[in-house]
Formats: sequence, structure tokens, C-alpha cells
Amino acid sequence: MAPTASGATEGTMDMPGMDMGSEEMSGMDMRPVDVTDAPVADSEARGNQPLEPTIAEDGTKEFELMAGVVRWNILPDVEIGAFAYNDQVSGPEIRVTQGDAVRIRFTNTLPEATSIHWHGLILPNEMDGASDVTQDPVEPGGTFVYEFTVEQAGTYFYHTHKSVDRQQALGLYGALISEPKVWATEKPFDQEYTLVLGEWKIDDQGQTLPAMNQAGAFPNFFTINGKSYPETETITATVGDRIRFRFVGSGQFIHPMHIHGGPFEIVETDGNLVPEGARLTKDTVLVGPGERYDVEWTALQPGRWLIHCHINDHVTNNGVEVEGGGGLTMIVEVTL
Ligand SMILES: [Cu+2]
Repeated sequence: MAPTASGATEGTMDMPGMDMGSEEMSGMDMRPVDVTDAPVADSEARGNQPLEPTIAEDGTKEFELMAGVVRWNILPDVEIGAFAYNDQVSGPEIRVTQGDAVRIRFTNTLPEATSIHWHGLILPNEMDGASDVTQDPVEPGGTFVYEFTVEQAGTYFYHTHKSVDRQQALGLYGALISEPKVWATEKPFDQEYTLVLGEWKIDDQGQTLPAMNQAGAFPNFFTINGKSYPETETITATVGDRIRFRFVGSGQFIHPMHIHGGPFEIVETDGNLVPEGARLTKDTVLVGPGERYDVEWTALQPGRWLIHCHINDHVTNNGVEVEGGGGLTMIVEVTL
């Protein structure tokens, strides 16, 4: 049995004002995703694609986010029914520069109410997106405008903050990267790659259910940016390249992420820069729910180097190993 993060969703069942349907009253809302009217995403589509803003006259970066149901291939022969932002699993990557004013126009086309939380950001309380605590949830067909200034630099993410045990497990999350102003001239690495980690429970009928600790509904598929290995991206590099990997713990399970071929330095934790003298050098970092770790790894030798979770059932597809891995596995191809 896979280790789990305990208590991560504790307390959500008692939230004041939460409207509880009969299934929720009985414990957990484990209904499979109804994909009857859902659009089908291109089977080759990847998650975490850049979300282009429009720039308002006052310089505010405006983004459009829509939550809805989508049919999405995590493998050529495995389709999930996901709750997704902009029909993408994981949601599109929002990238800003530290100090940017942003406006996110949100529309909910899901069959249930939801809201968006901006995880880790310092912002006005009414923009925090916590349903039934800082705002009324956005009903199906409803809209909400989130407006704030991104004061911090680093790796953050956004996710649902309504019925999280169900909605986040079904895919409502995406990366938010804030670049320091000084990077406009030079970045401290040669390339970067964001890994948004996902977990899925697919039953024998091919239906997608929320993977839940408490229900004992452990996930049987795992994704990086919406794809399971061998469909995860292979990135290429040259010996000597310094690559920043941004791990985003967007699901509800822990993932000790390991890189072959040499150690890495942990340069940021949860968006916060680690001072140079305090950086840990490791080859495995435990990424828990809600956590982000930015690590920098130098390609020392040519070849095909693996990045993978070290919980071994997380590197299978429903228990099956394919082409030397599965689920949370990807390859860095290094040439001289
Ligand atoms: Cu894992």
C-alpha cells in the first residue's frame, strides 16, 4: 500500500455554510466524473502550457481561466475524465514577473460550485479564493474576478478551494511562476522545466474517480503535466547545462522525486530562495501535498537520465512497467 499524507484534507467536511448533498453526508463524494457532454482534448495535448495574458492599459496582466470537465488522454489508450482549467491537465502555467498586477477572469462551467486559491501568495484576504470562508463559491455558470499584485518571486500554484477532497483529486490545479525582475537580463540556469504531479483513480469501467486517502481509494495512474510515462516529455540538454526543475506537489500523495546521473541543489522551497550557504545538495527530494521544490541539476555525463518518483508503484501505469518505467517518470537526454 502506498504511503499517504495524513490529515491533508482534515476539517474540510465541517466547513460552515457548505452545502452537503446526501452523498457527502454519507462520507465522501466519490461519484465518477460524468463525461457525457465533455469536450475531448487532442490526445497529444500536454498540460502546463503557457497562458498568454492580455495587457490592460494600466499594465495589468489579464488572464482567462475556465473550469470544466474534459476527456483527456494520459496515455494513448487511457482516457480520464478530469476537472480541468482551460481543458488542460494540469492547468495552464501562469507566468508573471515579480511586482506584476494581475487580473484573472474566472468562469465556472463545472456541474458544481468551485473557487480558485492562489497557493503561497501574499494577497488581500478577499482574493484568497477559500470557498465559504473568504468568498461565496462560484456556482455553475458563474464568474469571479481575482485581482492582486504578485509581490513574491518563485514557484507557486493555483488550485480549487471548494470540495477539495474531490475537485483537486480530479485535476483542478496549475502552476504559477513569478520570475524575479533581475532575470530579465540573465537567468541563473540554462533551461528550466516544471513538473506538476498528478494522481488518478480509474476503475475497471474506465471511469475516473477522485483518489482519496480516507476512502482507501488509492490512485493507480500518475502524471507529470497530465501525461504518464512513456508519454511524459523527454527534454534535451548538453553536458555542462544547469537545469532548474520545479516540482509542484499539486496532488494529495507524497512523491520522493529522484534524479539519476548526479546530485542537485535545492535552490528554492515553496517559492522562497534558499541562501547559497544553506542549500542542501541531494539526489532525492520529498515533495508533499502543497509543496514546491526548485532544484538545479547539472548534466555531467551524456546519456539518458531518469527523473522519477521513488515510491515504486508511482512509476507504474496501473501496476504495469512500460519501457523501464511508468507514471511519474521522465527522461533527460544529454549529449556532448
Ligand atoms: Cu510518488
